Amino acid sequence: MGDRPNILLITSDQQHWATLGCLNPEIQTPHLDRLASEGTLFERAYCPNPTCTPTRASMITGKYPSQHGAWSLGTKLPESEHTVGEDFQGAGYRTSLVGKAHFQPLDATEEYPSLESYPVLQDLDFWRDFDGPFYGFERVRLARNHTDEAHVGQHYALWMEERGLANWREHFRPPTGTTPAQQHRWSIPEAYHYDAWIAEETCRQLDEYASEGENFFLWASFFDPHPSYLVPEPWDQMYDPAQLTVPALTPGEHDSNPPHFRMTQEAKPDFSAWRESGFGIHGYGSHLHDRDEMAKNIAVYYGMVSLMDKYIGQILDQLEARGLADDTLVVFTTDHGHLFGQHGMNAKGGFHYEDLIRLPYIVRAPGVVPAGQRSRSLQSLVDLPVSFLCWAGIEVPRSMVGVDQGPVWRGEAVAARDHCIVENRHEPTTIHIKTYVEDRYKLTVYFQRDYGELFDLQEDPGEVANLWHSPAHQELKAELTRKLLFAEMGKEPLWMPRIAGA
Ligand SMILES: [Ca+2]
Repeated sequence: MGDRPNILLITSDQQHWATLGCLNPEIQTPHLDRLASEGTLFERAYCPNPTCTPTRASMITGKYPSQHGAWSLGTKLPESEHTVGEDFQGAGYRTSLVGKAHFQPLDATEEYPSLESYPVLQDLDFWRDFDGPFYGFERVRLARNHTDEAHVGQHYALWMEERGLANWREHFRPPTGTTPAQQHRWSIPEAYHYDAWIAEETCRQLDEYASEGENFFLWASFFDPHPSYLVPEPWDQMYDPAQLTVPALTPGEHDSNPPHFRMTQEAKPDFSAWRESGFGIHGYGSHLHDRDEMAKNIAVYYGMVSLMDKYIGQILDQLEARGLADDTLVVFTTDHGHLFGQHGMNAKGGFHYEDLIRLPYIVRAPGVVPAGQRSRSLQSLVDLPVSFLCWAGIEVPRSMVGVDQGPVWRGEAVAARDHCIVENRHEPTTIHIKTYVEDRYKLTVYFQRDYGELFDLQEDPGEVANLWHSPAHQELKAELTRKLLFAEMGKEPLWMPRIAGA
């Protein structure tokens, strides 16, 4: 690895940490397995928030959602926020984002404009002329739809048209498209799937950087396996639902949990007490589902991961073919996890189980990051900007509060942090959650609520015995609460050093 290494970040969206072939024999991800065998697989990586916008904004600002301002879905990252791409550009790097951004909401107001909102989202003439800058990325190729969502537009729609798919609207939901929501098998041919688009654009960009001898920070940002559970053939048939493990509720497990956990197991729960902004709240509804239907969903979810793996393989091959692999740090991860039956739940919400907040996380740098290793050292997505800048020898701005994981990635240090913080403020006061997780224990507190969670991940890795109210664990709860407070104090940014006595 030379003095000026390149950085390639590859992410999926909403991928459960265990959906890698090297961790789970029921799924096939040969290219990610290869990446893991050539690098280090981190088994204890966490998101700073289990929803898109807040956690993605942390990945480019090095701040927690409570600090960068994009505190929930439906908010935007303030354009005044400093991003890691600006530092790379300042150091002479080229910066590019291909795929999903979601730094801004689907609607805009005069006070809060958004390029990722209707109607500009689908003004293809605008996107024909616009390719950046956007939050520190000098060049972007963007889309906004998960599978067949009507939000389809931007550069992806242009690409489909350029590739000759004149009838692309037939594969998407109204009102943009013409086909009602599809299930499991997506009509779109694989060649026009956004995975193919992201790989093609990323490979083209790598080709350009290699030809011009430019250093780069490139983020290839995939949309899958974020539901809907929908994938083109033959990937929808790749896995036999009957052969898959289907996670399920452990009877009685929610008896000791906060009320919103129990309510997910009702047919028509009344979550009106949690409503504050008037907008939809993820996960606060019934999670009851049919087991066989979930098995089919999992088969398709795995198919989405395997399809994505194929195109990640193309990107890794291009890196190799252009002679960039030895000088490029590659990090693969996701923005947050996913529940597919675990604890009787589906998708995401205010349920900070490992399934939701823990991430697949692979780091590769030939000859520098130990190959074929696994590490239980704690990682957080908020550490990415700081770690990337330190890796490239670029000064870290004071705004960033993540820690440098470089020494851990290189195998020189055992750990860079002894805890991770996961925030989840989805409504201003009624859904305002904070989790402190360390090697053994995990504590979750709810703003102005007497309930919470305390799990012993060593004795209870399945997180079915909440110790919050256990008389024998009140001292531990107090100790963890104190640690959470210290962690909060420890992550306060200092925008300038003290430069005088007074
Ligand atoms: Ca997401």
